[in-house]
Amino acid sequence: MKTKVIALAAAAALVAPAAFAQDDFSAQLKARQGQFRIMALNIGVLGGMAQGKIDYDAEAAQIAADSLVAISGVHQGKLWPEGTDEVMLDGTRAKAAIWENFDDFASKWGDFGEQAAAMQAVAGDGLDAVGPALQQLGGTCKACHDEYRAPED
Ligand code: ASC
Repeated sequence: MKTKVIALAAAAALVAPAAFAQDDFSAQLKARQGQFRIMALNIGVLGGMAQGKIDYDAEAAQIAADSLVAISGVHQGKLWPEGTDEVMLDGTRAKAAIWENFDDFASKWGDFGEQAAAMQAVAGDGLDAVGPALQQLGGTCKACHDEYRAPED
């Protein structure tokens, strides 16, 4: 009996720090915000070219599009644990509505992936191809932000 109690206490001591580390969710926030920054940097390259602020360069456009496709392939499950919305936590603009409509949220992430792939297919084909693809791609960013991202403070 006594050994069982000691074993249980030892097991609790082992899991407690892990549970505590997870509860602050800072790793998840950093990971998902980092992914959006990578997306913004790469969309910025394509947007800069479309707006004539950067000279069009087929190779650079392709690299940006490839990177967006790579991000779209990161499985999102780990990044959005329940309890990581803007009501529960400081430092995030993720609305609680995400978890009330998680299927829709996931489907919007899928839409981004589809449009990133469409961009990847044409990024090297010149500005006339990049412009319309960017409209579609930006629309998928906006659709999610409109519904699921709280305004800046
Ligand atoms: C970006 C960025 C966004 C989206 C959005 C598209 O580069 O930072 O939030 O594109 O502006 O509508």
